[in-house]
Amino acid sequence: MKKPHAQPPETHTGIKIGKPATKAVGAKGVTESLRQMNKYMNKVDALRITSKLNQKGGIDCPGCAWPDPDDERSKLGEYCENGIKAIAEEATKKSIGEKFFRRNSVQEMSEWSDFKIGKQGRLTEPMFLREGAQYYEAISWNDAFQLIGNELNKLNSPDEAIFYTSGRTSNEAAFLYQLFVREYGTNNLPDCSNMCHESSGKGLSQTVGIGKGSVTLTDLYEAEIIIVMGQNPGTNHPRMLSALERCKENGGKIISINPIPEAGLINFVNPQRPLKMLGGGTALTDLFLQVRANGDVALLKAIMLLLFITEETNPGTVFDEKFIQEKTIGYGELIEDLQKYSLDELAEESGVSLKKIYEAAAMIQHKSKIIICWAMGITQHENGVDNVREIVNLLLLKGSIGKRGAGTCPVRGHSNVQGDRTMGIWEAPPQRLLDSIEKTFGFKPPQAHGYAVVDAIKAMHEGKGKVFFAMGGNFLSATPDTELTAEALRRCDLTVHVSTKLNRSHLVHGKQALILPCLARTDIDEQAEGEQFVSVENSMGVVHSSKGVLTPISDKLLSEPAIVARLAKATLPDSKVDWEKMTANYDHIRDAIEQVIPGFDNYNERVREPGGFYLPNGARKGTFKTKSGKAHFTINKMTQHNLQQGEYLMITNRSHDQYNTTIYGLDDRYRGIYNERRVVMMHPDDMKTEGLKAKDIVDLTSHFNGKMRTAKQFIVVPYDVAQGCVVTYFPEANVLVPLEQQAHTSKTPASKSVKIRIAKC
Ligand SMILES: Nc1nc2c(c(=O)[nH]1)N[C@H]1C(S)=C(S)[C@@H](COP(=O)(O)OP(=O)(O)OC[C@H]3O[C@@H](n4cnc5c(=O)[nH]c(N)nc54)[C@H](O)[C@@H]3O)O[C@H]1N2
Ligand SMILES: Nc1nc2c(c(=O)[nH]1)N[C@H]1C(S)=C(S)[C@@H](COP(=O)(O)OP(=O)(O)OC[C@H]3O[C@@H](n4cnc5c(=O)[nH]c(N)nc54)[C@H](O)[C@@H]3O)O[C@H]1N2
Ligand SMILES: [Mo]
Repeated sequence: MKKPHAQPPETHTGIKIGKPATKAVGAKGVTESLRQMNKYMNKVDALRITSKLNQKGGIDCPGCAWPDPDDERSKLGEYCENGIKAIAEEATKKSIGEKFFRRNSVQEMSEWSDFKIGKQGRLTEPMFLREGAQYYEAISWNDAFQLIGNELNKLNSPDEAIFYTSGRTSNEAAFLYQLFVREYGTNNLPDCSNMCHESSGKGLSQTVGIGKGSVTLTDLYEAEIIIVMGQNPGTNHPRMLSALERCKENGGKIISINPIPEAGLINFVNPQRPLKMLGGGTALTDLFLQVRANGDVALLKAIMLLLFITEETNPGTVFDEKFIQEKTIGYGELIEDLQKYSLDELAEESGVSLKKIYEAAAMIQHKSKIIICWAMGITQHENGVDNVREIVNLLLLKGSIGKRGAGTCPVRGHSNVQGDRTMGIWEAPPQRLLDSIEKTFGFKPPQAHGYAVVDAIKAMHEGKGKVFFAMGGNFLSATPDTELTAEALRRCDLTVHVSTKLNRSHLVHGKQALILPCLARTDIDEQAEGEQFVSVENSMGVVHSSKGVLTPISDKLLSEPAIVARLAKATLPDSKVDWEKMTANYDHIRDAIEQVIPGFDNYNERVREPGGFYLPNGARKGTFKTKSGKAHFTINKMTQHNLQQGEYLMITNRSHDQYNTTIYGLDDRYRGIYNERRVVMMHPDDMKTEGLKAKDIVDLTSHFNGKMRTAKQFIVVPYDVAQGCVVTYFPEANVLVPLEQQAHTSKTPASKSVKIRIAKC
C-alpha cells in the first residue's frame, strides 16, 4: 500500500531570480503586510487585532519572542510585517471540518505542498483516523479523551509515551501539561527548544549559571558594540531592527557575522518613522564578517588572540582585569590554549580575511559595553554549545556581562519557548522542580530523565515509544531526517496533535491518529468563571499577559489548558490535582505556578500590571550561580571540517515568507528569490567548479557515518554565500539532516552544517 508522503512534492513552482535587497522593511514591507492581512482576514478583525498587538494588556504576537519596549509603545502599532503574516495565518476566516476531511484522503493531502496544506484554514472539530482508514472522521471530545486515556493506560510503562511541545503554548497550558505528564509518570517531554536554543541553554548554564540571556532591551540601546551572529533579524525578529537602530543613534556600532549578507542587517528603513524612511533608513552594519558555516569558534578565537596581543603590549587597557580576577575562573587556561593557535590558521578556518579580523578587534578593544546576539546559525552545529561558550569567553574577557549595555542575548524563536521551559517542559528537569511538585501536589514525579527530540525519534523508531502526543508544532517536518522520523511516527500505536492548522504531521501518522483543534492566541478564551487571559515570557525574561479578542471560528474548539485538564481526567481517575478548578479560572493555575516555580511571587497581581514583570536573572546583575559561584572561561576546540573535493556545508535557513514549517508564501523577497522554495544558493565560483549555471536542476546527497540521504530536484541560484557553503530552506532540506549528527551535550540537530554533494540531474 502507498504511504502518505513525508516530504513536500519535488515539483517546481516557477522560479524568478531578482537582486537581493540592500534594505529591510520600508514602505514595501508595510504594504506587503497589509496586503496579507486583507487577503485572509476581514477588516474589522484586522483592526481589532493590530490595535491590541504587543500593547500593554493586549495580545502577545504569536510570531517571535522579541520583547516589547518597557516604556512607550508605538502608536502606529508595535508589530512587524512578519507578525502580521503570523496573525493573518492564525485568524484566517477559512476553516476545515468533517466535510473537508470526508472529501480529502490522507494520501491525497500528503501530495499537496506545505503551502497548500497550511492554507486550508483553521481546524474546527476533533478528527479521528481509525486503524487502516484513509479518511479522518469527526469524533466527540469525550470519545477522543477516552481513547487517548485508554491507550496511555494500556502501555507497559508511562515511558512508552512521548509528549512533545512547540513554543507557542502559554505558561498556564505548559504548566498543566507537564504536571499531567509527570503525574502520569514520565519525563518524556521533548520540545522544540531541543532543536532551537538548547545549545544556548547548556552553554550559558555551564559558564554563567543561567540558561537565558542577560540583557534587557534598554541594554541594547545603550551598548557601544552589538555583535549579531548567526541570526537573520530582518526576517525572523524584525522588531529587533528598531533596537539596533536606537543603538546606532546613540553612537553604537554593529558587527554582523554570517555566511551571507542578510538584507535586514545591512540597512533598515523603519516604517514607524516616516521622516527617516524618506532619508533612506539607517545603515546598520558597520562591519560584516562573512564567516564560513561553523567557522565561528575560529573567528572568535582569532579576535580574542588579537585582543590578547594588544593587552600584553599595554596591560590593563583591553581586558577587564578586575572583573576577570573577582568574578571568573579559568582565565590562565584560556590564554594558554589561545596561544597554541596561529592567527593564520584561525583566519583560514573561519573563512574571514585577517584584515577584517583586525578591524573587528580594533572596534572592540577599547569598548566594554558589548552585547552579542545570536540565534540558529550558532546553535545548530555539532559544536553549537562550544560556539555559545566561546561567545561567553569574549564577553568575560571584556567584563561585558552583568552591567548596563552589555551581556548575552540569545534571541529566542517561538513566542513562548522560553516560558515553556521555565514552566517545566523539560526532559531533563532540575531536581528542585520535581521536589517542589511533590511538595505542592503530593505525588512523586518520575526521577529518571526522559527523551529529548532526537531520542524520542529513535525510541519510536525502535518501538520503545508507542504513543506520541504533540501540544502544537509540526514534529515530522521540523525534525531532522524526515524519512526516518516518518517511519518512527508510523510505528506508533497512536499519534495525537493539538493544533490550530492542518500540517504534514497529521498526514504521516501512527496506527490511529487524532487531531485536536484548539483556541489560538488571538481567540477569546471563555471558561466557567469568565473570559481568561494567559501569560508568556519573552526572550528577555519578561512575563506578561496576552488576551485574545476574536470570536473563535468554531464552538467546538477547546483551550490548551482545557484539553490538558480533560485528558488528565480521562487518564488519571485518582489524580491529586483539581483539574476542573484549574481551568475554570486560570488564576488557580497561576497560584499553583507561584508555589512551584521560583520567581513568580504574587504572580496574579504582577502579571496584571501593564507590561508584566521581569524574572530574576543572576547574570544580569553579575551574580553567577555556577558551582564555583564564578563565571567560567572554557576551552573549546577549533572546528575543522576537512571538506573533500565536491563537498559543501549546507545551511538550512528560513525564507522571508515562512514561520518554521508554516509556509506563508513562496517568495524570499530580501534574497531576491521569488515563487520557489526548492532552491540551493551557491557561490558563483563554486558553481563554476561544479560546472553548474543558474537554474540548473540538481540532486543533493548528504553523507554521514556511511549512510547516504537524498533530496531531489533543487534549483541552483547563484548567491553571495561564503565559499564552500550552500544554503537551502527548512523544511524541504530536512531529509538530508542526519539524526545522529547532533550538538554535543545539547543534542540539537546540526541543521546548519550538513556535509552534502551536488549532482546535476
Ligand atoms: N517570520 C519568522 N519569524 C521567526 C521564525 C520564522 O520561521 N519566521 N522562526 C522563529 C524561530 S522558532 C526561531 S528559532 C527564530 C530563528 O531565527 P534565525 O536564527 O534568524 O533563523 P534562520 O533562518 O535559521 O537563520 C539563521 C541565520 O544564521 C546564519 N548562519 C547559518 N550558519 C551560520 C554559521 O555557521 N555561523 C554564523 N555566524 N551564521 C550562520 C544564516 O545565514 C541565517 O542568517 O526565528 C523565530 N521567528
Ligand atoms: N533544518 C532545520 N530544521 C529546523 C530548524 C532549522 O533552522 N533548520 N529550526 C528548528 C527550530 S528553531 C524549531 S523551533 C522547530 C519548530 O518546530 P515546531 O514548533 O514543531 O514547528 P512549527 O512549524 O512552529 O509548528 C507549526 C504548527 O503549530 C500549530 N500551531 C500554531 N499555533 C498553535 C497554537 O497556538 N497552539 C497549538 N496547539 N498549535 C499551534 C499549527 O498547527 C502549525 O501547523 O523546527 C526546527 N527544525
Ligand atoms: Mo526555534
